[in-house]
Amino acid sequence: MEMTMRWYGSKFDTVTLKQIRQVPGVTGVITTLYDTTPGEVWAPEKIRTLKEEVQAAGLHISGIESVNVCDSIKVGDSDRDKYIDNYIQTLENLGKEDIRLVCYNFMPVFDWTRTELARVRPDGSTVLAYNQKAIDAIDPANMAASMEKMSNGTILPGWEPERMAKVKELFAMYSSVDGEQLFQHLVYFLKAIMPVCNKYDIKMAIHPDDPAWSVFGLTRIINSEAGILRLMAAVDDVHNGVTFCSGSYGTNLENDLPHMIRALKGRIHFAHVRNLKFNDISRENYDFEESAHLSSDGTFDMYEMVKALYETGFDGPIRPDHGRMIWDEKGMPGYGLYDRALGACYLNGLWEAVEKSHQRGV
Ligand code: CS2
Ligand code: MN
Repeated sequence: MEMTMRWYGSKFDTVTLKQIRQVPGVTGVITTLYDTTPGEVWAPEKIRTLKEEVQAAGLHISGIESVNVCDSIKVGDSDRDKYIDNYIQTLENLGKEDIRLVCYNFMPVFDWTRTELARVRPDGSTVLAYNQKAIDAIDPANMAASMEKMSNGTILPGWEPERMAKVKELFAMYSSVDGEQLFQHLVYFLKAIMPVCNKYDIKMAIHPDDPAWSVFGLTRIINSEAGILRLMAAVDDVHNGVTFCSGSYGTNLENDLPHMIRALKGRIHFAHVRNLKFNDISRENYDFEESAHLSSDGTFDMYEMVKALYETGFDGPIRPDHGRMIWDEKGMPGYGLYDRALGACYLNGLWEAVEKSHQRGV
């Protein structure tokens, strides 16, 4: 396991590489070319510059989150092959720079969805939260605007204004795509990119749907153990792997997280580990918030999750996922420095305890 933190690049992030370098145990960053649009080829010089900047700070690039997949590929449009070729070229350019982990998702229209980006908790920290009644009251056409209002002036990952400007068009594009078709489009895409992944040993790691069900009537397919195992079997190549995101799979309490980790042994290449606190689990008012990483602050048993990762031989990058906003920090919701640093330390502590217990046979 390698402890990492996500970093959006010096133009976009409120957190610096120097700060990340000082979090104990963090040796790498998960980053991206944040100003590229899905479908575009990543220029070799831009990748090189990013890599050098990270290395100059005493860190390295542990993986990319994300190389986003454009909508033509997801809906299976007639021009998808052209965009798949572009994706392959991007992978080629990353492979040449020795970057061997790529996280992506296959969610229609919206990436992660929350109804609040700064819910105040009893300790005064603020967190991202989801409430079903609030979702039901939102017109999806206004969703992007409402997210933007809550973004502290930052550009939220997956909510790029250029894409969101076409949200009605996007809904129309997906209206005739059902779950089975979406799955087949994903398989088509993966089969096409496997040769370049094999050439450079690039591990693709699909991020689950967040939340783990269909929102606004849009189909979602990567949200359960059965769904992800089906994908693993459909393209049975180690380079077709998984980003295990506890905060996304875990939104659906039917997902048994440690069990899923064990079922996916060998195919988890990247882990996002965070906790959630459920306040209401009735269908009409389903409500959860992103608590601190600590098990007792939320609903998940973080120890069991880390133990399952350790025992299945997980050796990829792990990162604390969204953190709370604490100590008056201002930044991108979910991506401040302080609480993610606390999360990294906590996860490192759990890992060390699990590892030493195993080594000492206790
Ligand atoms: C992330 C996702 O911030 C987040 O919630 O976990 O946006 C994730 O980066 C993408 O879905 C991966 O493609
Ligand atoms: Mn995640």
